[in-house]
Order: sequence, then structure tokens, then C-alpha cells
Amino acid sequence: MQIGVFDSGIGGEAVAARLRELLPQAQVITAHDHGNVPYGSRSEDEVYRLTKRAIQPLLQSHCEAIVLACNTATAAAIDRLRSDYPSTAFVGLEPMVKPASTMSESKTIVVCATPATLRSQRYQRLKTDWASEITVLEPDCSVWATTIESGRPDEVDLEPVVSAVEQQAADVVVLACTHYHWIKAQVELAVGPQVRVLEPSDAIAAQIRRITEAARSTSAASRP
Ligand code: DGN
Repeated sequence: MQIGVFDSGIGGEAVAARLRELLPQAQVITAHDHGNVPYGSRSEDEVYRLTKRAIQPLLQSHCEAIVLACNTATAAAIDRLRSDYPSTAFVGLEPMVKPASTMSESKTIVVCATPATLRSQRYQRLKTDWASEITVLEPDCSVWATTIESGRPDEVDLEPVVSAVEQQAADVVVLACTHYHWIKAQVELAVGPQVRVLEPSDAIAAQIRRITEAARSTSAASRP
């Protein structure tokens, strides 16, 4: 099976690397938009147009599923892309607000995301649906993607996250931008072992397995 993975920049490579480990039978190909990264401060319409253009190679490769390995692009574009290409299975990423809220004992979580993701309707809806009884802290991570994209992950300023954890007793941190997957170990070290740090690669792999298995059983059922 061939799976396409898209991100504006190198966040998609982090997701693709994990999917290759979890789905060794899959051929994972990637597309990106290095000329226009970062997407995180752009308007929804702009992100939709750029994403649609950048995923064309994946559509032409007839991937069984296309992962929008970009929270920003998922929030801004996945609904429109699904209606533009109804025969393509799109897998989107969403901030893991639901699992974080469920597992938090202090009832305080930290969500690290781009400004575009934080102001999106999809994210606001997630908070209303799953975190109405929870304090959700959103430290300013707006320059993280650019710093990571330019090959300087060690220079990411983790102080806003550390102080949210220390001062407000947050016990779960959600990495809701795929660029931040590259610094998961740094974040874990900075916040300490009592704080869970979540990112969704395993859930994406499980969803791809479901999609491909369902497609196979449909095609087996339709054979004479
Ligand atoms: N990696 C993208 C995300 O998950 O939101 C965004 C990075 C960017 O373009 N700012």
C-alpha cells in the first residue's frame, strides 16, 4: 500500500518516519511546501489553496490514503479537500485535547500549536466538546516551527511550556504541530517525568490500518 504524507515543512518527515516504523509494509511518500512554510500565521483560505496545490503529487500517485500531517492544514483545509476529492481517503491531525483531558489528574493541560490552529473553529470545537471542565493553557509557541524548520531545534525556547507546567500544575502537554514532534524528547526532559507529552503518530497509523483494511474487504466482497 502507498500512503502519502503532507506537511508544509519537515513536520511531515517526523510523522512519515514513525509511520514507516509502525506500518513496515506501507510505502510512505511525502510532499511538502518548503517555499511557503510556515503556514501557522496564514489565513484559512491561503492554507487551503497552498495545501491543495502541494498535495497534487500525492493525488497523482494514487495513494490509498493521504495524511495531512499538519494540524494547521487539517484545521483550515481538510473539509474542503474531502469535498474536492471525494474518492480520496484523507487522514487529518487534530490536537489531542480529548485524550489529554481524560488523562489529566490536575485538570490542567498545555496545548502547543501554531496561531492558526489555536484560532481555528475545529480546535475551538474540540475544547468545547472535550475540555469544558478543564483548564487549557496555550503558551506562545509561534516561532517554534520556524526555528525547527531552519535546523535549529536546540534553540527552541521551552520556557513558556515549563512555566505553564510549574506554575499551574499542568500534567499533560499536547504537541499539536508536527514540527514539534522533532523536539518531543527535549520537551519531555524540560517538563519532567511526571508530565505526559502526547503526539498522534500512533493514532494515525491505527486509522490508516482501518482505512486500508476496510478498502480491502470492500474490494474482496465485490469480487465475483
Ligand atoms: N507542521 C504544521 C502543523 O502541524 O501545524 C505547521 C507548521 C507551520 O507551517 N507553521
